[in-house]
Amino acid sequence: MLRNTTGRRLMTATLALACLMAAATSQAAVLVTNVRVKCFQKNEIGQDEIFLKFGGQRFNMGNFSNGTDYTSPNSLLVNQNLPFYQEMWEDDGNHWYDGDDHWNTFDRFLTAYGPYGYPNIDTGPQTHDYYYWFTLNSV
Ligand SMILES: [Ca+2]
Ligand SMILES: [Ca+2]
Ligand SMILES: [Ca+2]
Repeated sequence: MLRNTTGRRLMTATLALACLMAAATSQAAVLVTNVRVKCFQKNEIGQDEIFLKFGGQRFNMGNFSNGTDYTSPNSLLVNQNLPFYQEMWEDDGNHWYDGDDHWNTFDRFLTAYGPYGYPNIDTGPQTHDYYYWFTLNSV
């Protein structure tokens, strides 16, 4: 019986600790600002519909043609702490017959706050030439 009670107390303490850790994690966030995309060569016959992902959260940048250089007035609150992955995508409506195009040559793993800038160039079937920037801020 004593062993059972001790076990129950230990379980309760473990659960309480898990809840505290979950609460601490849910408060973690990173603010993404100064998101800018420049198109040197688009991929599609029409315009490219570009979006970025930060920690899996989507940030729409709109339509791009050759020469389009757009800085978003919006920011994104990512509901997790660094480090997380950052990706670049081209939207195709994400149909089963034509999914959105994942354009990163690799998923960039972000570990620090501050400004970033990356080229995104492909000479294969998804031929395009872009550069993009963003800033990660602690909140
Ligand atoms: Ca496409
Ligand atoms: Ca598209
Ligand atoms: Ca596609």
